[in-house]
Amino acid sequence: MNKTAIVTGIFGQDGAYLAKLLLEKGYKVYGFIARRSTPVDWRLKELGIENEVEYIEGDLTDVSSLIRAVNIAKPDEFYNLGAQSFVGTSWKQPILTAQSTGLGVLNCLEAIRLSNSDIKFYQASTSEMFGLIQEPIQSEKTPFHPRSPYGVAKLFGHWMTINYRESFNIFGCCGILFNHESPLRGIEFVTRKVTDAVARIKLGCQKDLHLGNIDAKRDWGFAGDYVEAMWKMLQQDKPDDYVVATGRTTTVRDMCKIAFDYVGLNYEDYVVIDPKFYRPAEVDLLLGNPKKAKEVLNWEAKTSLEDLIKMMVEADLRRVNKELKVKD
Ligand code: NAP
Ligand code: F7E
Repeated sequence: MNKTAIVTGIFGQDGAYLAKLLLEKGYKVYGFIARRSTPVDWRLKELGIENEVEYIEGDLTDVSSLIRAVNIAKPDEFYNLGAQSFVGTSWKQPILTAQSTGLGVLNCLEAIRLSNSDIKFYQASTSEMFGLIQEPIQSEKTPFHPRSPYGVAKLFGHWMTINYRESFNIFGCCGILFNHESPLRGIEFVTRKVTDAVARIKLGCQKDLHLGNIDAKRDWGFAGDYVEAMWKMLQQDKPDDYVVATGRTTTVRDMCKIAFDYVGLNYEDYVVIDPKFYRPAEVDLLLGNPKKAKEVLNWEAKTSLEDLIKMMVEADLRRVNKELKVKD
């Protein structure tokens, strides 16, 4: 019999790719969506799956809406991808971030515990929990030291998932995912900010690109690859936590170079350092060790940073070209 899944954050980057993957595998997919006054389903539309998902309204901060959603969907699997996920915003709205990104996880776990504790649960944990890194290469065993309200909130959700596994035998898995990007990435994140700017500069409708700390290093992969790891975690016999990463780290500066080079421009002619984009506390370096994911899940990143950036620049060139045609 086909399985049923509920996905929070389905209108976000990962939610869209995960929904597509689950639909391809024959799942019935329910999207748990927060009410917004304007449509936010553009990612599902880009993937052509907006009519294949059933939607249930609710909010991660409202446990009653989660219990209602679980009772309607009766899922086999519950993927919690919803969160206030932008690190920069988490200093400006720390309490909202704690409520949705942190307490929201506990609300999901409670909804499962009270409705049907056999539901398998995936929690979107993050490399941001490593923050001020305690080891040069981070694995499942590396101690955490979060550096942002977002990282702190995620750590609460991470430990709550482990606690519900140990206390109530809930099949809860945490994917400690390192940065992953795609043409569906939000424009506020640095890779997409860069690829969008590259397209606009190339097509003559933007002059420069203002960035903050371009010496920060990230382990960047492709979101389309990473959602496979989420699904694989819930197909194992036993629940566990996994680092999902490429094992390669690159500075924001070198990522810019790759993106500008692709359209034949020199990033140094366009990038302006703007302290407005510095963070109160920075995560200088992230580099994941995906050995366990490879050994247990048979998962590994397939897309190189160069191919990822190329895919993103091409998508942004198409979008900006379309925008310019509409204006003509
Ligand atoms: P994203 O694009 O920001 O998507 C997050 C989604 O959550 C959005 O659709 C958002 O809706 C929804 N949401 C926010 N607050 C909510 C609430 N209170 N109730 C219900 N829904 C809510 O994030 P993503 O990049 O797809 O990431 C997916 C998850 O993985 C997130 O939990 C993120 O923190 C985590 N993560 C991401 C990365 C990465 O590199 N992408 C790495 C590690 C972990 P609105 O936009 O309408 O508010
Ligand atoms: O920043 C630097 C910035 O916002 C990356 C989220 O998905 O991954 C993401 O969090 C780096 C940081 O991602 C700008 O200071 C420089 O060092 O793209 P980002 P993030 O903060 O790493 C983790 C794993 C998550 O879990 C999060 O949900 O780039 N940087 N200049 C800049 N960053 C931005 N956004 N904008 C700049 O102008």
